[in-house]
Amino acid sequence: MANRVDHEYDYLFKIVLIGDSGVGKSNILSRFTRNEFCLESKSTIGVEFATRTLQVEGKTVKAQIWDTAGQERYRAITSAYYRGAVGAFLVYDITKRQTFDNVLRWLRELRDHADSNIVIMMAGNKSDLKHLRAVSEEDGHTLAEKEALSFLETSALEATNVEKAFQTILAEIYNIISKKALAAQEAAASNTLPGQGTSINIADSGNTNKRSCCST
Ligand SMILES: Nc1nc2c(ncn2[C@@H]2O[C@H](COP(=O)(O)OP(=O)(O)OP(=O)(O)O)[C@@H](O)[C@H]2O)c(=O)[nH]1
Ligand SMILES: [Mg+2]
Repeated sequence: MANRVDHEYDYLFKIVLIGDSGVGKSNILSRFTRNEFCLESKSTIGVEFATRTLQVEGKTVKAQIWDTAGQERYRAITSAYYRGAVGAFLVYDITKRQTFDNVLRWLRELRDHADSNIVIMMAGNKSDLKHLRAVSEEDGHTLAEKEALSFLETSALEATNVEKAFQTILAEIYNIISKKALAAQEAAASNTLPGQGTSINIADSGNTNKRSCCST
């Protein structure tokens, strides 16, 4: 258990928001962290992040969520953005087919820059705009299955599934981290040779008082 005098959370998870410009990344972030929505939000310039602390599988988890522009020319330095991220929230707009077709590009970018074990949640946002739908929910499910991603349709405007999407990705991250911690403990226990230390990667194992999975 973390020492709650020193730290108010058991785990810190960095999650990055990605996806084309205008799909609603910044509004998903403001809905999740401040319960706010802005109909006329401007394109993000550079990088912003916001945090929210919540309970996940009985643990106190601080989610640190990073947001940048979908548009290339406004983007922050890619490697710094992805560094230390344990989760990615990949957003498309259900009313714009192109943003869905570009999901494969974003997955490639993740493959190139992020940790190979990063947990990915794909979100088809703006589910409130049913009359303008250009991507069926089934297409979303099919792609998610093919690429082994979690998937939900969300609406930042109506606050539909935003909470659930973050809970799902955070629980998935927590389950992976705690399994790794257990495996590291078992490896340490079976290492009985005298004088032979076991080195545990903090980022992987979560086996310290403060399990930080974010490199800020
Ligand atoms: N109807 C509807 N509109 C939304 C929703 N989410 C975002 N929007 C609108 O879509 C527009 C773009 O939203 P942003 O959150 O700024 O998009 P972004 O992905 O952060 O864009 P960049 O910062 O340029 O990459 C804004 O006008 C929002 O009000 C939603 O769930 N439903
Ligand atoms: Mg934005």
